[in-house]
Amino acid sequence: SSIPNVNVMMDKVKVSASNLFEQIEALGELSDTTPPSITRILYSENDVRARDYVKSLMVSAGLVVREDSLGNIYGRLTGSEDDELSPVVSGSHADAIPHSGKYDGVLGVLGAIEALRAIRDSGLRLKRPVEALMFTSEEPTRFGLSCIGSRAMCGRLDAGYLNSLRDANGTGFLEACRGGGYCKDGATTAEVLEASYVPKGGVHAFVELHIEQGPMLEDEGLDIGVVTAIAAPASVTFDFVGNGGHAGALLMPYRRDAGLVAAELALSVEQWALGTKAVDTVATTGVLQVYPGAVNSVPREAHVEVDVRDIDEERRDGVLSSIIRSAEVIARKRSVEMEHKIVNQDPPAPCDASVIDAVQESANELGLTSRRMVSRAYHDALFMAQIAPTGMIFIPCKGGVSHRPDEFSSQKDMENGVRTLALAMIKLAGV
Ligand code: HGY
Ligand code: MN
Ligand code: MN
Ligand code: MN
Repeated sequence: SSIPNVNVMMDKVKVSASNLFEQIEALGELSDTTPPSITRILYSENDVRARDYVKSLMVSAGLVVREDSLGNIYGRLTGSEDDELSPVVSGSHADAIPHSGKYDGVLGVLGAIEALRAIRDSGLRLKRPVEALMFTSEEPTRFGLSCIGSRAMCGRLDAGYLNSLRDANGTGFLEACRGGGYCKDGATTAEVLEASYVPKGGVHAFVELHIEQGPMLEDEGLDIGVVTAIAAPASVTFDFVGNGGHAGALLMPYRRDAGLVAAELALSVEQWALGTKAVDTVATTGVLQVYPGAVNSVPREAHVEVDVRDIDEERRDGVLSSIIRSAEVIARKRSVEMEHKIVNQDPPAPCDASVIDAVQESANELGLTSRRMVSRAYHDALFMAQIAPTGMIFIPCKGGVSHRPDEFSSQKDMENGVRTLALAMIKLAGV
C-alpha cells in the first residue's frame, strides 16, 4: 500500500535508538545472572520485575495496557476509523534462557513499544489500532515447552498437557502462573487458556522484530532481513535407567551404564542431522545429565534433551524418528531401560505475502539494504502465523552470536529495524 510522500511522514516518526539502548540495558539488570549474562525464567521474580518495567514503558508511550490470564501483555494505540477494526500487532518475548544475552526477544518487545511511541508522538492517526505485545514466555526453559503464550493464543495448547508439565522443582504450571501474579480467582487451566485464545481475524497482521541470531546479514553487510519462513522445531526428552554402582568394584562386563547410552545417543544425533546432507537440518543434544553424578559412581540414570529442526517438516520428522530409534537400539544393546517423550513437533510457518511486501517496501523506502531469508530460530511468530498474516524483520547481530552473554546489536541497526517496523505497521494499519 503506497503512502504519499512517505519520507515526509517518516521524518515525523522519530525513533530514538539511544532510548531503546537505555531500556535494553535497564531490562538487562533484571536477571538471575550478572549482566551481560542474562537469565530470566518464566514467572520468576526477575520475570515479574521485567513485566512491571515493560508495562511502565507501554504506559509512558501512551498505550492502553491489558494482560491476559497467562501474562501476555498488550499495549494498544487506538485507531482513528473505528476501534472495532482488528489491530496490527508487533511483539516478541522478554524471557531469557540461562546465561544468554540482552537482545533476543527483548529487541522485539521494546522495539515495538518504541515504534508505537514514535508513531503516537508524530501525530499520525492510523486507521486500525496497533498493539505492542509481550508474549508471556517463548523460551522452553522452565517447563520444557516453548511459546506457551502464543500456543495458547492460537489454541494449540491442551489444558491436560499443560497440567502434566513440571519444572525442575516439581512445580506445576498453574501454581507457577499464580506465583507470577496471574491465573487468579481459582480459574482452571482450561479457563485460563480459553481466556488467552485469539479467534481468527482477531489480529489483522503480526510482525516480529528480532535479531537474526545468525551471521548472514553481518557477513553480507546488509541492514534488514525480510523473513519468508520460520523453520519447524521439535524436541524430545529421554530418560535412561541402568544399574550403576561402585566405580571400583563394578567390573566392566557387569555394567549397564546409562551415561554411556546418553553419550552414544548424543553422537548419533549429530550423525542423523549430517546424514540428510541438507544444511537446513540441525539437531542438538542441549541437555545431558547423569545421576548421581559422582566421579566414583557408575551413572545409573541419564536425562537427555534433543532439539531437531529443519525448514522441511518431513525431513525433520525423519531425523526425529531416526534419533528415537537409535536411542532404543543403543539402550537395548547396553541393557538399559528407556523412556522418551516428544515435547513438541511443530510445523514450519510460511510468512504472508502482504506482510513480506510491507516489510520489503518499508526497507526500500527507508533506503536500507535487505535480503529475503528463512528464520532458523523459532519465534512466537511461528504460532501467530496460524491466526494472522505474519512476517518478521531481522537486524544483524555481532558475529551472528545469540543465546550467549556477548549477544549484541548496534544502535544504528536497532534504529533501522524499529523504523522499518514502524513503517510496515503504518502500511498494514493504513493512514
Ligand atoms: O530456540 C529458539 O529458536 C528460540 O530462540 N527460543
Ligand atoms: Mn531464544
Ligand atoms: Mn527470541
Ligand atoms: Mn525464538
